[in-house]
Amino acid sequence: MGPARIELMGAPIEVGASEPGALMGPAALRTAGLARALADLGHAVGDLGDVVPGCAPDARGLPAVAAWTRVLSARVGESLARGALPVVTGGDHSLSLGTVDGALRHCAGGGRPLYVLWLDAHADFNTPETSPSGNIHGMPLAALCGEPGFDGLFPDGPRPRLDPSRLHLFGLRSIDAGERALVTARRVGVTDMRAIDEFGVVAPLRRVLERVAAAGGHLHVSLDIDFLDPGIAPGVGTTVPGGATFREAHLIMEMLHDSGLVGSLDVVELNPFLDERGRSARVLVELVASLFGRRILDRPTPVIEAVPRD
Ligand code: B3U
Ligand code: MN
Ligand code: MN
Repeated sequence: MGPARIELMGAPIEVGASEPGALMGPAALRTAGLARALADLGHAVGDLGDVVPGCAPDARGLPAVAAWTRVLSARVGESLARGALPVVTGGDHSLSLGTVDGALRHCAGGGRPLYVLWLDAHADFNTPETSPSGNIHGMPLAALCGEPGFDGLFPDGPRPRLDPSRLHLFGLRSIDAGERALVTARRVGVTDMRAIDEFGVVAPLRRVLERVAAAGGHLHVSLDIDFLDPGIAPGVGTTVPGGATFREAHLIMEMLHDSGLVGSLDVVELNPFLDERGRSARVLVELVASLFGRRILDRPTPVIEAVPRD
C-alpha cells in the first residue's frame, strides 16, 4: 500500500548557500523524469509546480529564508492535510526549515510524534553564532530544534519544536566544532560514516525505523545529495569525499519503502550547474523511485531465515 497521492513541489531556493546553482535543482529533477518514474510505479502523482515565496526575487539573507519557510510550511501542511505525501525538491537545505515546520505542525495537530531522518554529509546544526560560513543551509536543524538566534524565521505565534532525540543524522562526515558540541549536548541521534563503515547501513537504520514504528510516528526524510559519494553524484556545491555508495543508498531507500513509515520527503542541494551531463539528477530520480517501491524482483524483503535453500 502506497500513499494516496504523491505531490511534487519545487523549491528553487539558493539564498542559504554560497555557491549559486541550486535554484535549477527542481527543473533538473523534472527533466530527469521524477514524476514519470513515480507514476510508472503505479502511484498517483501531481506536480504542483514551483512554490513562490512572498518576497522580492532579489531578497537576501534571513528575510528571504523566512519568506520561503512560511510558504513551504503552509504548502507541506496543506499537502499532508489532503492525505498526500509531499516531496519537495530543492534548492538548498534551508528549505527544510519550512518542510519540517509544516510536518511538525501537522503532526502536533494529530497528536503524532515527528521523526526526522537527515541523510547528509553535514550536521546542519550550526547557529548564527557557531557557523564558520554564515550559510543558512548549514543551520536548519538548530533552528528547528529551538536553538536561539533565529528570531523571525518561522510563522508567527507558538510553534512546535523538533525534539532532538527524534532527529537522526545519517552519513555524517563533516561537522564544525560548535555544532559538534551542540549535537552532543542535545543528544541528537547520529550514524556517522565511521559507524556505517563498521556496521553497514542496515543495522543502524533498522534501529531508527523500529523506534519510529514503536512510537507510531511520522517519518520525514531529508535527503541532501552530498550524503552520496561525489563519485556518483558530483552535482553539489559542497562535495565531501567518502560518502554513501550507490548500493548503500539504494538499500536505504528500499528499507525506507518497506518500513511504510515515510510521510514526507525533501530532495535537496542538487546543483545542476556543477553536474556532469545530468548524472546526479538521474541518480536522485533512481533513489526516489526506490524509496517509492521500485524493486529488482517483486518479492517481499527477504528475511534471512526464510531464504529458500535452492
Ligand atoms: N558546516 C558548514 C558546511 C556546510 C553545511 N552544510 C553544507 N555545508 N551544505 C557550514 O557552512 O555550516
Ligand atoms: Mn544539508
Ligand atoms: Mn550537506
